[in-house]
Amino acid sequence: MNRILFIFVITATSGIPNKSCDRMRIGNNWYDREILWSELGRPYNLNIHRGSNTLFFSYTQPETYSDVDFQLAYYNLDSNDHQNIVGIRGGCAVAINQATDEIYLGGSEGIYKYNMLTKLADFYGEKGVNIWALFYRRNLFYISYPDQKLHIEVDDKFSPVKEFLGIEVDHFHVNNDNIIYFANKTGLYKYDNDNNDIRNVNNLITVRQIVEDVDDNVYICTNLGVFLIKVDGMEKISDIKNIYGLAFDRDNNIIISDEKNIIKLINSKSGCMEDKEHW
Ligand SMILES: *[C@@H]1O[C@H](CO)[C@@H](O)[C@H](O)[C@H]1NC(C)=O
Ligand SMILES: CC(=O)N[C@H]1CO[C@H](CO)[C@@H](O)[C@@H]1O
Repeated sequence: MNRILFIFVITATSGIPNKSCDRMRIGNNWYDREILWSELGRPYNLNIHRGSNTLFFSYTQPETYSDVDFQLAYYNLDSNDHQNIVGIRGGCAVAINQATDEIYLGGSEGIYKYNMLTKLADFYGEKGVNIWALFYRRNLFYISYPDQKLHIEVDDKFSPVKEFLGIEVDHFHVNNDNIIYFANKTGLYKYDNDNNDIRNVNNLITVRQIVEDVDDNVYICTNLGVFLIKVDGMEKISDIKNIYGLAFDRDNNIIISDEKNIIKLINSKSGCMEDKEHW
């Protein structure tokens, strides 16, 4: 009884209305949701090309949730122009070199490069290889499916990353300071480049995406909520469990996906009581 009263007093005095609404909280900020694209099936792998403020992502058909029927699409956040990207079988992977405006896309038959002018994908490399994921930082990386092996492109040739031989990788991320995070079915790990050492960060979560905002902060989007990477471990900044993908646009606005929608979060000055499961 005392505890409930205490919480009520805190809530009342901190100016948060005791009314529920469909606003959501991430960290200390409240957001209204603006649905940009609905009736998709599990939109994953949200990546924003900052130069054109265009979101690239993959989804499946919502009726079947078929894993073999992946499709890539784009949504221009300035013009709201949006469309499927044709010509990539099983399109599911995206990586962007923000410095050179090169957009790499992957599917079940190799890697493609997206042409912003023609809106077509040109074949790039690894013919016939089933691409699970792509990542770009100084080099282009890909993870092959179903062996989940990490490869790197050096001098126009791809080869397995020798430090990761024998390690399955589902998600891979390198930041500006060369700090590496990766995830597989067993958990989230930090790779220490200097000591060639792998440290377990968390083995309870299932990682859905590892992503950076425009200020180089790294976020882990998981089945148990969203975490922010700190110098020593990570901090949970949202309890919401149905965020499937997360990206930050040119102005650092948050774009998320849930089971069926691509959603832009609009900063709100006031909060409310949160419904953590459905919002
Ligand atoms: C995931 O990576 C860790 C750390 O390298 C490794 O110990 C573990 O066996 C990997 N899990 C799978 C399923 O490969
Ligand atoms: C916004 C809102 O509903 N505020 C209510 C919160 O609870 C107090 C006490 O019950 C009410 O007086 C407010 O109207």
